[in-house]
Amino acid sequence: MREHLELYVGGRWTDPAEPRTMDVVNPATERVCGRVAAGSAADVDRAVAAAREAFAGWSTTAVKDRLTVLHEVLNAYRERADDLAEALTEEMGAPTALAHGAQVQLGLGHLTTAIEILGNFAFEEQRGATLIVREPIGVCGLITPWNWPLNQIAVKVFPALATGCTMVLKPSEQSPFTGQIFAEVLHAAGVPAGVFNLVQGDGPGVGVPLASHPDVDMVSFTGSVRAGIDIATNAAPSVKRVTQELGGKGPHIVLDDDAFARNVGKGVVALMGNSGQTCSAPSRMLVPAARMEEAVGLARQAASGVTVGDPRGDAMMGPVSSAAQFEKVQALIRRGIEEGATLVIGGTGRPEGLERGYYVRPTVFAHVTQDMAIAREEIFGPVLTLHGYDDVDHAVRLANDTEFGLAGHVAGQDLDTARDVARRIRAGWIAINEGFDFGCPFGGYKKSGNGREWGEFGFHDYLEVKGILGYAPAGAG
Ligand code: TXE
Repeated sequence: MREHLELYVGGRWTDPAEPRTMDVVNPATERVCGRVAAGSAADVDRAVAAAREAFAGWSTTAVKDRLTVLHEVLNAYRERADDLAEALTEEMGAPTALAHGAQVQLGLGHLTTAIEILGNFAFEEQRGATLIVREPIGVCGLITPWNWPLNQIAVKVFPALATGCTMVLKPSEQSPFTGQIFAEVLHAAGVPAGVFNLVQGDGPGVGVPLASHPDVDMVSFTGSVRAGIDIATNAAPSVKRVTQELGGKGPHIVLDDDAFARNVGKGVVALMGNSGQTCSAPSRMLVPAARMEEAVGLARQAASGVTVGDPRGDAMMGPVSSAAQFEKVQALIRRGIEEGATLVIGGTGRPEGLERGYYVRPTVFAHVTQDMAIAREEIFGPVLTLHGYDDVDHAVRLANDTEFGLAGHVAGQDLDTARDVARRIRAGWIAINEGFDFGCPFGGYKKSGNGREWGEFGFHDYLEVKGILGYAPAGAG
């Protein structure tokens, strides 16, 4: 049982204003595996005040000194890498290999990327007679979800630190352990008091007061559309900047070429990773209608090879993260069957032999039409939908027929053709043949949000732009 009963405010571990705690449930066992302090509005006030006080010093700290601190964070993070991975497995059921190999590595990647960018970043730039100055925006409220908890904390905290902002982090109440260890990492690294603060808690108790706080200059949020709208609404009276990453319904256009079979198989496995709980997941696979039956066979074969089980073992897929997520996915699978999609493999209920834990069967639906809920709603589980397209124009139309616009995927042998298709997808991040790059901007069009994270683009969310006009008077100097 893990117990973290203190919040991290002003460089110290302190008791929450009210002695409340939240239980954390291990989704593989459905048993409580720990508890953490549950903060409230009074804790948000204290944390924001600490961040405000630290802002003057941190925002004017020389870049080379901020770099020194970030290097210390890198050392401390590496030392705690195993602890972070174990916490991820407990709180969200991430298989050990995924927790170590992907979740922890993503955090590390964002940190090394932030260090690299900070070393070369132009905070000032002369354009003709105008001087353009980029300054840290101030105190940031960072609200993160549970699906890639460490990635989502890292992708916000490291650019905020690098640009000279101070911050209050509220991790998801479902995955607070990683946030806790993350705070210990920053403390051990000597991040100055008040620059980074951690207030654990739920949406209403901590998220709402943080979003609406008049002394918070910006909020960066990743999570559901529902909470994103709520946050933007609560933030509006104080006219703060709000950046949002709100999930998606990623189309995956598999082009008709010699790599078709391989690409269908890879796409199925890619969707099932992290139990399908990835906002950029290739969840809607679009295949040439003439090859649909072939695709169905390939998808069935690939999905049947996805092993599900105890995340501490060597299964490819663990449970989904919570009872609520399990129920949501089950309800959508039921809905797909009721609405007449063809169930190719999987379905409702747990996989055979797994009576306890929020395990979902790897599921594939074919003959899915655009009006079905499984084609429109973000399922956030290991459920793939297969759709047939007549030609590339039709594929692009289907890809764009969604209220989301976060990620898209294109698989094909010819890069130029794939790029032409990628250009036509209305989404902020398109992966061709599962490409990956820490410097690639990540963020959404449409209801998937606004702002861009990752790499240099992530820095801009935390910076104000100031234009300074003016000439030296004639004859001066
Ligand atoms: O997210 P919530 P939920 C999608 C995915 C998932 C669905 C529901 O489809 O099935 O959302 O997930 C905080 N003011 N994504 O309900 O509630 C909350 O405490 C301020 C996609 O778990 O949005 C947590 O820290 N904060 C997604 C964070 O928001 C509030 C990742 C996310 O929780 C708040 C997660 C409020 N009113 C879910 N309400 C992605 N984009 O990757 C909640 N929170």
